[in-house]
Amino acid sequence: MHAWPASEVPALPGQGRDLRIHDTATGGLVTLDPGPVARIYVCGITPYDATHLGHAATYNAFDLVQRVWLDTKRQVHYVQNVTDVDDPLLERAERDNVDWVALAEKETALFREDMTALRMLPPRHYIGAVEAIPGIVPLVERLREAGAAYELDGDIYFSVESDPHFGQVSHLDAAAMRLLSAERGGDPDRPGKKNPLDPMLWMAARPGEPSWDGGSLGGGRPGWHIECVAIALDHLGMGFDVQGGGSDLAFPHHEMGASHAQVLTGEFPMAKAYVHAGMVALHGEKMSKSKGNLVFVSQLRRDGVDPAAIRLALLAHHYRADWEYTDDVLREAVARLDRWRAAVSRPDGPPAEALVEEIRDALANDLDAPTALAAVDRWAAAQQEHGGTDIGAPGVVSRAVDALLGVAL
Ligand code: 5CA
Ligand code: ZN
Repeated sequence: MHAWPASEVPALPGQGRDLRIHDTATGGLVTLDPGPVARIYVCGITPYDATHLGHAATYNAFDLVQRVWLDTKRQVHYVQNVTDVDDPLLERAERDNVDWVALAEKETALFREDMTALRMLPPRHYIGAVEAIPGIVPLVERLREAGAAYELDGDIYFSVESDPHFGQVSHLDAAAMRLLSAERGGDPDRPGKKNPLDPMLWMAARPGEPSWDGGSLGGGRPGWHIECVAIALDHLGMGFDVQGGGSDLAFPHHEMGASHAQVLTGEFPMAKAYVHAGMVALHGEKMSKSKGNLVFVSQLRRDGVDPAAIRLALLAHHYRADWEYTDDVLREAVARLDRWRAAVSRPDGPPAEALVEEIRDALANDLDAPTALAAVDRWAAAQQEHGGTDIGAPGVVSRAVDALLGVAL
């Protein structure tokens, strides 16, 4: 699939910082030391509805990861998927009496527009699950040959017990895993499974549902976790730097994906850090397509909200925090954008070098965007109160806010 256009990232004076970030697997901060090309996989949308602010907040977090790396003059190899065939997508298409392919294409196109408007850096490889199927089939065959997969009424399951490291992403106990598995696409109560947690690798064709030729697996479609693993291994290989997504993906999705990859390659770990963003809520509950309590990026844009203000609303919250969206959050972001734009609209101002370092320090410290915003606020307030004589300082601030925070002033 094609991704979306990249906005330019200005180069800044001085030195970038190495990123320290929270890793779910170790439960603490790790300092990443990527080579000259940092490798990141971020789970993409299931395109059956428009991008909401929760999605945008999660993609914002991983956009910051890349901006910190780019500031160290590294290249970034970024891969993202689209889950363009899955139960919820098929169910929505059926409910609305539309073709599931057309629905997925329409919502993916809208997602691209939203990401472009928000100045999110595009992935180098943007890959749909459907286009990945030819690469998924041999992986499932290999897992079966290795004794890590078994058949149940034509469906093929992964045996979690085949990975000695299973459980080391989320560190949940069996009861918690079972609950989350049932909530998030698993089928722990299906009779005949070796372990209730075992996830499906390949689902045999169901009447009325799309299916693909699976070679020795028979006709069917892939399970969710193996899709992301096939795409990640194909484009990044093992031991990539960051596996990213919202905290609702830690289990089962990232746990199972890591196990698939580790059994397939015999290497550990799949990713050096498993990074999870907090959940954005509306009216006291996690924003979710299935509940319908959503604020869409595209609706805000249609209402005339500047995408830079939407971005500032996201940046005002630490990426790991769960937070509640309210109209006040947006009002404050709009006011901040106005103050910042006024402050950079003059040719001179207070010195900007220290501010650039403060933004860098804040982001390198587990993507602490709120602290970065507070630093820019202080500079803008100083500009407003007594101005300054540094010619070009506002331009430096403007470029730093663009390069490091993705906000065009
Ligand atoms: N297609 C799969 C991943 S392979 C999927 O989870 N799609 S999704 O459309 O449901 O979510 C896309 C991303 O947004 C995921 O990383 C998910 O964790 C994140 N996300 C979903 N809802 C929220 C929310 N309310 N707040 C923050 N992030 C969210
Ligand atoms: Zn995924």
